[in-house]
Amino acid sequence: MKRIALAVIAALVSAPALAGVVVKDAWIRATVPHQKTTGAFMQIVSDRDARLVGARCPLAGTVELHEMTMTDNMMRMRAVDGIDLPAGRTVTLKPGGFHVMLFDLRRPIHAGDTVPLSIVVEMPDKSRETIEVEAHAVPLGASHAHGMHDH
Ligand SMILES: [Cu+2]
Repeated sequence: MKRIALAVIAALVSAPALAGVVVKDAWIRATVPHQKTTGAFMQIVSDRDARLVGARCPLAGTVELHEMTMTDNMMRMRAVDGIDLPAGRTVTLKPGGFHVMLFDLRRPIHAGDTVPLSIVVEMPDKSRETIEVEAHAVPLGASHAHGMHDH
């Protein structure tokens, strides 16, 4: 019990901007030469009903929130203006589903890199909080990210 309490305190100290939204297992796909786009993925849990409304990355010219869906046996990707974060429920951004899409990359992303991302979350009172995330770069084609677990 004591160890769990200490872990919770450590998590709060490392995320001082907003204790109410926790992001974990953030990862991004490494790129191959000349590739200018990639996707980033993570798990997000908010203690209140909130909404992910945007993301930023200093390495990308443009960042969008995307949803991937299977329509008529074809994977389609579309931009969405937000992703709901129901209170207490872990929302997983993952390949084949919601993701953060980065365009116009200013440099290649190599496996093992740590890429800074900011995600913007809108609270029930319409205030917006920005959460800094460090995404670990995983090689293209890797079936899953280190630290990501299917339950
Ligand atoms: Cu996309």
